[in-house]
Amino acid sequence: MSTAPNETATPSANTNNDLMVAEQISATVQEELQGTQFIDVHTHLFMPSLGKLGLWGIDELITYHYLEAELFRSSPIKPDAYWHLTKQEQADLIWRTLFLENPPVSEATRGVVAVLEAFGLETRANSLQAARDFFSRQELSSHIRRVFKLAGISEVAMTNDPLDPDEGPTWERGPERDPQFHPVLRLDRILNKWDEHWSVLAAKGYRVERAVNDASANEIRRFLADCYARMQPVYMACSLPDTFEYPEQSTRGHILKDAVVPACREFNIPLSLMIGVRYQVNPSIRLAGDASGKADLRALEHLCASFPENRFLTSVLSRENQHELCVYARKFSNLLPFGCWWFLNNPSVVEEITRERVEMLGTTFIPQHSDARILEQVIYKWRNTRRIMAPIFANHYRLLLEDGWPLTRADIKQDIKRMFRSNFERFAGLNSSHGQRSAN
Ligand code: FIX
Ligand code: ZN
Repeated sequence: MSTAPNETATPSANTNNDLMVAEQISATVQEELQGTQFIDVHTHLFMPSLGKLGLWGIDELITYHYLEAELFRSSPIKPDAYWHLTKQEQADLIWRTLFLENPPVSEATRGVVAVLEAFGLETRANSLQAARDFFSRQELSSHIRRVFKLAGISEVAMTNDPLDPDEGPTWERGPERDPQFHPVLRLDRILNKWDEHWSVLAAKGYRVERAVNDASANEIRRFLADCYARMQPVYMACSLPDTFEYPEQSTRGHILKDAVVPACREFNIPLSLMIGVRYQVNPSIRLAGDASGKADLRALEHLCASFPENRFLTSVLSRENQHELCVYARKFSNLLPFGCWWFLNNPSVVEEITRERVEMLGTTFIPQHSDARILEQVIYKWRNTRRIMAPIFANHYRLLLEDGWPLTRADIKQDIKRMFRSNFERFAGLNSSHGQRSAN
């Protein structure tokens, strides 16, 4: 906290148990947010032993699908022509269009500027060569540790798809584990695209059929058990469309009810549901082609009520669904809301969602996840989160103090640790610090 000459900085509370005064709250909240190592409960980052799946460096940062979506709004290039460029040519075009020809004011472009700044690199260079040279000199493992330190995170949850042709075989060979990267068993291909992928399971020796009957459901459970033994995932996960319903007379409804939900119960791990995607509304821009839609969250109500022994780690994509999610979380203790997902990860919306969650859920939710697809993104996504959340939390504590609560630093430290660490550790059955799965 910089102080101008002769201006006294508002001191934070000295010791944990000192009673606080209003003037101390902001600084104390900022210090506790800075001083707490967060767990990033949902990313698309990969441990080094998963090789090229892990994206990092300047060309990956610049060709992030959020920026590709913004490129097509500012550049005359058509998607087809863009996909014919090399990765470097794509990055050069995006840099020129979104950073040199136009000030990078959007959330995603500002993020790249913050990453360059964090490494002391020029943020408005005519060429990306100096940045390319910098990243090419980095040794991955030490770079990961440095990036996690800059981001203030101790560990991340990955997104691992055993049916991904590039990833699956690596897991079958038994990759070297990294305590800072928690595996997550991602099931979109099985739950959302069974017709396209059932034959992959059949080819692996599981007696499944396109038309899922009870025998197929049992074989899918056997597949999930084999994945669990191999990967030790901290949770299973799936993104779901805005049209998702439960119960549903469908292949997805059947697999969810008779394979996935029972498997999560058997292994005592949560099922993460990420609801509200309108997939590929514009396929020509690929990953950037998904949109969001308001979902009927009665599906979640039915799942939480029907399976009280299961735990549902849930994020919803539509702004309009946020209040309902809070209401359902007040009804079901086996429901843990997390993050301001994807198109919601913008300061104005994060503020609105987080204030409402504190008002309705206290600190019984996980405020944010990064959804980072490129390693260095965690630096700006978590800096932004701390920057947005500090005044929100400080305001709640100011109101609490005004209402007569003898607030201490220890209270604030405990709440922040709870929201950004122990809520997830408890829900996922992890013991703290690079949590190994605690014995059931
Ligand atoms: O389904 C998901 O995990 C989404 O987060 C991604 O598919 C999405 O493309 C993304 O990167 C969001 O930030
Ligand atoms: Zn994601």
